[in-house]
Amino acid sequence: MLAYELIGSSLVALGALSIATMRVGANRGSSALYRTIDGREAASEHVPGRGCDGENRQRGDPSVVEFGGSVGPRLIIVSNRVAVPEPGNRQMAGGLVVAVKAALRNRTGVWFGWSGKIDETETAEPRTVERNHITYAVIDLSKNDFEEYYHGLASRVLWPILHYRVDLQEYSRADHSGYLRVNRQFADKLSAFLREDDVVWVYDYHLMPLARELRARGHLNPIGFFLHIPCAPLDILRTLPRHDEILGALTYYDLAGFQTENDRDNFAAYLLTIPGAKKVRSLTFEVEGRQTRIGAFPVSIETATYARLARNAARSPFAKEIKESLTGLRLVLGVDRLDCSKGIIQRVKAFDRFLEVNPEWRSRVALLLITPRRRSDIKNFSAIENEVTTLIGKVNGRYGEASWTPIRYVNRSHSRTALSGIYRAADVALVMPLRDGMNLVAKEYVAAQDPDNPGVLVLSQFAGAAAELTGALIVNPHECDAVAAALKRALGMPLFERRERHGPMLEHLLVHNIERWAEDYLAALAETRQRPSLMSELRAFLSPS
Ligand code: ADQ
Repeated sequence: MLAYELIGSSLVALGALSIATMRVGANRGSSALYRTIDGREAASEHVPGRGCDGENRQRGDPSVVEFGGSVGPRLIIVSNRVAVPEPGNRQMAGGLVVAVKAALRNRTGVWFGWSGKIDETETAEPRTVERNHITYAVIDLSKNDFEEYYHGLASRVLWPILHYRVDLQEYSRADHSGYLRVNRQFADKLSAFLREDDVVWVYDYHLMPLARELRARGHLNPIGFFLHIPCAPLDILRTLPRHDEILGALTYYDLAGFQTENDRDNFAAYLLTIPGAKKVRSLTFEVEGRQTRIGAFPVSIETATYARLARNAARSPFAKEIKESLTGLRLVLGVDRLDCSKGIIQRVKAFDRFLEVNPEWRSRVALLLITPRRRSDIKNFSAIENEVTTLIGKVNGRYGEASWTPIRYVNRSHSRTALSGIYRAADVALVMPLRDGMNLVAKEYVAAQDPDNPGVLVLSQFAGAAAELTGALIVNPHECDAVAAALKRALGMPLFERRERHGPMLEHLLVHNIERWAEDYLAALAETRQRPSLMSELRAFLSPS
């Protein structure tokens, strides 16, 4: 049942308020060291938390130092899904993993969330494992919880609404209750090991009400939220039934972060519709005495590392294989999850139009679409898949030759290294989401280019990345002719212009990388707490003794 191996014993349960963690590393497979998530020995007396019982959690336990931890504040990252590194398995480094690792670099930290497993057994405590100085703490969900919270409200309602697709939402009261219930479960489990000086950073739309639940359990910690996906305008947000219980719950965070200024401003407009809400400073709002700051923090990538990876990958046998398979064709690349927000159909239609109006390019260019399947549960998934495969078949049938296939279509994940090599080999990246919080593929493509001979990025104006990557050819994915024209321009772009466009984008990403994102966010979160008198008043209020 466990996603990772337990060495020599099952995890030690210490009672409702302490959880066991297992240290693995150089001595894996021999003796495992058990300790509480607070860094204390498993056998020692547990420290009651300020949980539903209202007791204060102690901090600064000297035994933490003895076990190699830190007495400083811990950073607790909470996300729906936790990617626990599996021993012996290659881990796919998606955007979330890279973001969490950047935030936890040089910090003592815990990554808490769902294990990805369905289990009907109600357990009081998360399972934890420590790898490379990060403690992973995971819980399972029951089938019903998973259906209502994840498949239900998060995937079928919040995801489409926040991506401006009101038409796709499938709301039900049962899912709404399930979503709130699972958020309460997360809060209960997290509450059990939260220390008074922990800093909590919650990721994404699955967990919007979490701060409210933690506050209800007496936690006064700095708690921040970051929305990885877009935030739709006010009128669209208000199509969510009982939106105050979910979107309104963001006012229990000290800081609510968004990908772009546009997303932030959309949420600001929503905040001002909450009865009694007022703006107290330019980006700070007060609701029922609580203050919430909002901000734009564009997520990014490990730019320098990615550029190095791509340089090396370009010399790999895999890259050679791809180059050889192209037999002199120019390469246009699309990399996305097969998801209705990513504009895959629009991309195929634009490529179709490009070949139609530019017959001189036939047999000289190939579109490679790499679309691994995830979030396969979303409604319309099979509809999209059918539409995409039918369209690709039509284009390949119409223009293809025995010796040339216009569109290559791959439904598989690749390692980061392999993907970086493909980016580097591509003359053009066609990144055309209909709506995207950021879009890391666009940033990875820029980082992976050879600065002396870079490719061209064609980017949808509706990706958050468009606000930063101004050297791209920015297109409206709904305007097929314009995308086809941009594609033609990109393929024929002279070297000096490609360099002129690429250089500043790369420089921007080298500075505004994922580490900078994490630092900027956490600094802003810390700033929201520089009002000690208010905090002590609050503490006194909650602890009358
Ligand atoms: P996504 O929409 O999943 O997440 P996106 O920005 O598109 O994220 O990045 C996808 C990541 O997956 C990239 O790092 C990419 O390299 C990787 N990937 C894609 N195809 C792959 C393949 N075939 N093999 C291996 N890796 C592959 C959400 C929001 C985005 C936001 C991110 C981060 O929807 O708007 O940018 O979070 O905040």
